[in-house]
Amino acid sequence: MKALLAAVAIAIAGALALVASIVAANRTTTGSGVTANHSSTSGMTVAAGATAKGISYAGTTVDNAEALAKARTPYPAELPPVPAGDVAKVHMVLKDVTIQIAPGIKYTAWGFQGGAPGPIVHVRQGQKVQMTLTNKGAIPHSIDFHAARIAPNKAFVDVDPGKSFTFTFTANDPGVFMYHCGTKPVLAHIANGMYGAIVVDPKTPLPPAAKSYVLVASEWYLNAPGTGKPAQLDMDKARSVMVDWATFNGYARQYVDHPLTANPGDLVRFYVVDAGPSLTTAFHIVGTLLNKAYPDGDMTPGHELTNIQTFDVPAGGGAVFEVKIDQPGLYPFVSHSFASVDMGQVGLLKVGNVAGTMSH
Ligand SMILES: [Cu+2]
Repeated sequence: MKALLAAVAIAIAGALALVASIVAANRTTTGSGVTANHSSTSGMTVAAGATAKGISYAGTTVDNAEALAKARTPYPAELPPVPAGDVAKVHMVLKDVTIQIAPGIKYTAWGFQGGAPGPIVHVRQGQKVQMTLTNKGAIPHSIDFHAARIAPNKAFVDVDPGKSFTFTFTANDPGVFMYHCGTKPVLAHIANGMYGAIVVDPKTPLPPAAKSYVLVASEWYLNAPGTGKPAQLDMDKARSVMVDWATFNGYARQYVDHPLTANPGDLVRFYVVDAGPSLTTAFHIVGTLLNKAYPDGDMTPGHELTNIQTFDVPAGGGAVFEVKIDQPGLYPFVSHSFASVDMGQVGLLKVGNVAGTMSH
């Protein structure tokens, strides 16, 4: 009995010593982590163990940011008309370009048709899309349409610099879909601006909307602030989803300075694509509910959701939303994942003839 008690006592003492050593080890770890987290370079906090690669450039601003934002022509969000005929011919000439993604923030992008996002493609169900990609960039690129049912190894192929490639598919599925470059590493090609939206109208059209807007959500990962020489992609930050800027149609807060408009009582339809490359867009309009949401752009009658507050559009997905707002005012549309708003993914729907600004 004595021997048993002694053995138990030794075991308990051993266990306590082990716990004590774990606590001590944790203290050491926490202590060094706190020290590292408090180090900074030029006022920017550096994460534990980080090198210059891990620096956040979120919220970088320039002196004349307000004037630059006002002077900019926003990306046209209005849904363009469907081309006539059985075949919609789309030709994009890809270029390496320096774009602005926020006031005074320059970025070296790869742009379908010279910008990010690429042009909005609008067709009707059953129409053929004849897509020609001309590559005037420095490296191979391709184009992948989520609206297509086609062998990707034959259609979404790499196009070498200086070459063109054409393929055709029939847009049999109505909805709003992403298109993007599918050349490896896809993360880099999407993060560098190679994406856009295609809207396929259903055979039986939806009720006519007074306003139809297309929003492509995406995020940016910068290796430099971009205020001097243009920033380029930081692949390490893209892999770890350390976002610097999040945008609708490629430029932070552009529809805050240049709001989208509607009249009270208008049916307004938003076609939202989340290009990612990695974040989800929790689409929400402040001050109203979404009267209708067509999940993932599915326009099969009866499949829509009604009167909801927020709807997730996943990276690589799309959804269609309808609102009718009676009361004049400024209604922010956001990703309600609010880190994205902080990084620029917010715009305004101006209903009626109202003045002023909105804080979101
Ligand atoms: Cu590409």
